[in-house]
Amino acid sequence: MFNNKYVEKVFNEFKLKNKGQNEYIQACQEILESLENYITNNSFIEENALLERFLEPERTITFKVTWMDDNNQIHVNRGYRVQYNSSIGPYKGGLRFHPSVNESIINFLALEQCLKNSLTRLPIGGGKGGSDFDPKGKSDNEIMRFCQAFMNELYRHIGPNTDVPAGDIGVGQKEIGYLFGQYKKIKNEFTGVLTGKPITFGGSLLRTEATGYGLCYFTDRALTYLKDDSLKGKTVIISGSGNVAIHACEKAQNLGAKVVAMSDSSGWIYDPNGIKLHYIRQIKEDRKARIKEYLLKAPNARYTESKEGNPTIWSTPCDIAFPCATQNEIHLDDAKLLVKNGCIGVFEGANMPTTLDAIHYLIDNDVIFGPGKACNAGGVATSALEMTQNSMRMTWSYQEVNRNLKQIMEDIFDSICYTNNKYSLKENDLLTGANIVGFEKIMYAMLLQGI
Ligand code: NDP
Ligand code: 2IT
Repeated sequence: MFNNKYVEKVFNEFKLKNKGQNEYIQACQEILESLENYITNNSFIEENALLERFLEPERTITFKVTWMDDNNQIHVNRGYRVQYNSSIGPYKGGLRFHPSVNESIINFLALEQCLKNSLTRLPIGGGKGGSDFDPKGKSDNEIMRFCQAFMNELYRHIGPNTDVPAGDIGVGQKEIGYLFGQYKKIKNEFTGVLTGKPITFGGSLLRTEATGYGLCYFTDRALTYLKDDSLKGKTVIISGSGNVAIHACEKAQNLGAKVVAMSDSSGWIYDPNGIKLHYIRQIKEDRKARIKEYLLKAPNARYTESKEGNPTIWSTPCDIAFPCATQNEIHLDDAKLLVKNGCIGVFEGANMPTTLDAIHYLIDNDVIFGPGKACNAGGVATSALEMTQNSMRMTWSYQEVNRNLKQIMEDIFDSICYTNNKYSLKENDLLTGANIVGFEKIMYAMLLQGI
């Protein structure tokens, strides 16, 4: 698979050590493919075993979470926190509550988080955590009890200078509020130990919107630089209808794009007149219902259920695709449809939503490919801004945070472009540049700190 013997050896050992962890192995392969030439030209990486040192988490914690539902039934879930790399700052990354969560999912997310956080140039290391708890259909009290039980174990491993969790799938402001409340009770400390908090007690303005907005800022910069164009007038499709998708839709529409499709895990809607976001918010945020209900408000729209044999959302003709739901949602066949229908850019709001063969296909067919670790870094970057405000015991205005967020996203794009030029890489391949920029900083930090 690799021409470089060292990279080949590291990857084989990685696969052996992490047998069966398909998502984790996929993320590792994607990174190593990008870094291979860079590693060949920098022999000190092998001499100092920097790849092996990077590809092993510093600490992996799993724990039991026991909680009681509203009918007094006891449930046991598994909690995770992978503290992957702290060479450039305290571990930082979200918590995911979803039934599909397992070691492989958390490991891949933690590994990606390290490179993403490095790309922001802010002082944050990488980590990720979560649980196989399913928040769907749970009452508020059940969610609170679960969060409290989760924190009863997690608190001993985190801290504002050690590890600062935040949200991800299934974890938003509400859950962060419960987690924070429990941490404060146990430790008798009011610190910025979690980000994404409600605004009334230390949350940063714009954190909720940051990932989706940042995705649009990055995309607009890429279109300007690579195509002398912008999001204005573009037809956009967005998978998901959660935090990232909704705010990507909002900003894309503000920037003059027409969003024509969105989805949830049950299916997707197509509205030729443009998605009415306030209906989506009512359905998904207020009522936690299914996106299919959009049809009740917009009879011209069309709904397609997600099932084998049905067309996917990626069959919708578009200029720009924003996958914003979950991992591995764009497969090779989807990539082929996107190219056939004239898509010019895929920018990932989710983490690893595109499979490796689909990424290769898109890049080979001159589609701009923006990897999640670059495009969705606005969320964690704003988390880092929240940490700064908390340590200063200050709050910044919406405008101030927005200015910072926009600048950070543009700087990420520019640093990737600079690297692509420096190593004569394809300019639409933002993945290789992102992996080199992200890895370089962590690698030097590890080297300078000794073994
Ligand atoms: P939310 O929980 O708010 O929303 C998730 C959305 O994705 C929902 O529409 C959900 O549908 C859909 N979804 C979840 N799992 C699946 C699945 N297995 N198949 C199909 N659809 C699915 O999460 P976020 O919006 O916060 O996160 C979305 C993505 O963005 C994730 O990959 C996350 O890691 C990434 N991300 C999030 C950041 C943040 O700040 N929140 C920052 C950077 C990246 P349904 O309602 O049916 O469950
Ligand atoms: O994937 C991610 O970057 C997140 N879920 C956000 C992490 C954070 O610490 O804000």
